[in-house]
Amino acid sequence: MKWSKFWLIVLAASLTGALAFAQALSPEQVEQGKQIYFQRCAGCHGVLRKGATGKNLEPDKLKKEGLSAEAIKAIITNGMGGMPAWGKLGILKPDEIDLMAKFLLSPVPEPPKWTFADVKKSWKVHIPVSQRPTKPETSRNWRNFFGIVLRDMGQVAIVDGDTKELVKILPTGYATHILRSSADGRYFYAIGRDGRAEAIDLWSKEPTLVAEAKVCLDARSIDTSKFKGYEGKYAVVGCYWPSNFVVLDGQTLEPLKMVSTQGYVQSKGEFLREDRVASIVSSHFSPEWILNIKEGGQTWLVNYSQMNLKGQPLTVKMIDTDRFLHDGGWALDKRYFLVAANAVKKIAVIDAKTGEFVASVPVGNKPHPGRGATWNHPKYGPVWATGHIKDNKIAVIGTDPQGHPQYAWKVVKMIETISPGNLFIKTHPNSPWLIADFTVAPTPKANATLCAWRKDDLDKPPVCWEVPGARKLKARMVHIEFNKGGSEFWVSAWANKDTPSFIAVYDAITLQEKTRITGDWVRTPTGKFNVYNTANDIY
Ligand code: DHE
Repeated sequence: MKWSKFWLIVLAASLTGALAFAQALSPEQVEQGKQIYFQRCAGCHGVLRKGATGKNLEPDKLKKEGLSAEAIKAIITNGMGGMPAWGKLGILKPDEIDLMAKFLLSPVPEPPKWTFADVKKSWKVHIPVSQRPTKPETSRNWRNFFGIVLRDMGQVAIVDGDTKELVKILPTGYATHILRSSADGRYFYAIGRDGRAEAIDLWSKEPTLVAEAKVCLDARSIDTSKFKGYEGKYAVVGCYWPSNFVVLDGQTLEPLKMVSTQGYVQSKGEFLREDRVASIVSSHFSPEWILNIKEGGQTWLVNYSQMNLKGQPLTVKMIDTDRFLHDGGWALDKRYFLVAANAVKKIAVIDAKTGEFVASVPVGNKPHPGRGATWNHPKYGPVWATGHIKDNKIAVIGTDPQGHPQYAWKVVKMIETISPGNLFIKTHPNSPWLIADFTVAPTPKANATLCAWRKDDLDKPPVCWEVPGARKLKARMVHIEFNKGGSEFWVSAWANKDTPSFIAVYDAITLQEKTRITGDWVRTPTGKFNVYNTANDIY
């Protein structure tokens, strides 16, 4: 549908439904609305509906804009910008969309509390450290395992990257979001949107869930201590709600310390109850985690070197960076960390060695790098790149102020892509290609398409291909991950929960499809994490 036509429908719906603003909902409907809002909307729009990646959805603001229940229904059904077409994709049914339109025009319910005592109560060690293997008991090449998020199944599948065999399916938190690895790769740490953190031991005969804790009510990020001498000692979870971070013991997940991230916009503005922790990375230069505080626009350097088992003390250096920080990754040297401030169209750069905010690089509309892609370009030297949700562009940024100062912290190349709606890009030192998906593009054809650019010749037109069979399954291709050796890359076909789909495996040199991972268990596959690449930050 063309945007102009779309807006006519929204306008018509607004006029005809102008009287149908807030309508009383039964307590059961409010509960259902809260559930759907938490599952589908809160991530982008915030639990208090004040907006971040997505727009502000407070009822007064919606009413002021003249958006009636009918107009809101049209938007939820057809999608808008980077927002999925929840109705057209069959993810929300018409009665649920109807309910959500009324729910959004009703007062914002008070979100629940979750205290440190609740976290402690939820903590379970399934296999004590003393009963875990002291060396790998599996004969498989566990360093080339892939952990695959089966999003709506609340599961993580462990697949052998050599044989492509399913090794194990583990039940994890609701809509598990990402996996991160311990420094040695032995443990996968999973975090679910329900705030449940799990540790998965890959050294057991078969991968085993060894510990878990429900750290918060809504979370997106987890990482471990990777600095020399502290490997695997601690884990940290970044919470959306309540807005805080929690340090856990890296082996048992025992909760050690909870720190609120609520505060003032860049230390001086409005007070924010919802000031969420977005991406986290573990520094290789000091015993620190880099935490990105979304709404407040700060990057926190959390030093864990003085922590003892009683959880004291922890020092935090707060740096004002850019607002609405989201996802990001290391430059090639793993000294500079680049993070998208997606609502203000910028990439903030933090120097992990000096602990300083070094640059704010203007890019396109809604940058969304995942962890980005890094490589050594023949002219620009080491570069890092990000795609965009709302622009058909990939921004390539120079990241070598010492060797290539003329290009440092500048967009050295803005690559044209086939469509907006890119979510992830990825590469590997052994592949000549930079690969991109178009997961939230406005057309099903683009959703099913992948493109590859030559990293050494960004002016060459890309090789793009529609993945056969994806459109028939109503699947969107999402998230690229290379195997340990960088000889192939895997991409998920993300269809609905009731439709088994596939993971396509491509040759990293020829771009030819090598095989497909299929099976009844392959439902809603999204993020994939190769043990070696995740432990070593290779992307
Ligand atoms: Fe993600 C990374 C937040 C929706 C798949 N996502 C991240 C990170 C954040 C984030 C803060 C960085 C974590 C880190 O590095 O520590 N994601 C959010 C949201 O708030 C958002 C927009 C809305 C929501 O309701 O959750 C959201 N994310 C999604 C999805 O719908 C995706 C596509 C599918 C899914 O399984 O949920 C999705 N996000 C991912 C993946 C990564 C990620 C695969 C890690 C990329 C990587 O290569 O490291």
